[in-house]
Amino acid sequence: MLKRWFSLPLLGALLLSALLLGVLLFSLSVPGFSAPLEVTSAWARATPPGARVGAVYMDLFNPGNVNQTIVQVETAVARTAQIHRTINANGMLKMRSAMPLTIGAGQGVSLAPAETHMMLMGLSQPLVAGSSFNVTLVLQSGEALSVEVSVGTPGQMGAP
Ligand SMILES: [Cu+2]
Repeated sequence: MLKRWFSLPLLGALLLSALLLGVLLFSLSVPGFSAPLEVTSAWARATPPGARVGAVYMDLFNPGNVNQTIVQVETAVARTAQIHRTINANGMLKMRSAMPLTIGAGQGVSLAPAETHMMLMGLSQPLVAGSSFNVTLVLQSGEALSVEVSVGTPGQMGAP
C-alpha cells in the first residue's frame, strides 16, 4: 500500500517526461519546421560627414528546415535599405538588387565587403565608429528580425 503511494507520482513524472520528449521530437521532425534566422557579426564602416550611402555586413544562418526569405530591410538611419550583390561586368563593378534574398534550410549567407552587402541609401546621419544602430529584416513568413549593427572604423575589413 505504502509502495503504491510512492510510485504513483513517480509514474506520473515518467509519463509527463515521455510526453514532453515526444512533443519535442515531433516538433523537430515535422516537415516545415521553421526557426528564426540566426544573425551574427553585424557591422558597418564609419562614414565620412555628408556621405549619403553606407554598407552593412553580417552572417546569416538558417537553422530550420524550410527556406527563409528576406523581402524587406528597414532602418531609421537611412531612407532606404536594400541587399545588393556586386557583379563584375567587363571589368566594371556594378551592384544589383539581391532581394528577395533566400537563405536555404540549413544554409548560411555572408554579407561581406566587395560581395553581397546591405546598402543604406539616403543616410540621415553619419555612421560613427564605436556607435551602433538597428536594422530590421522582414521575412516572407511575416516575422521581423531586429539586428544591432556595430560601427567600426572606415578601414575595417571585418566585424569590430
Ligand atoms: Cu550596394
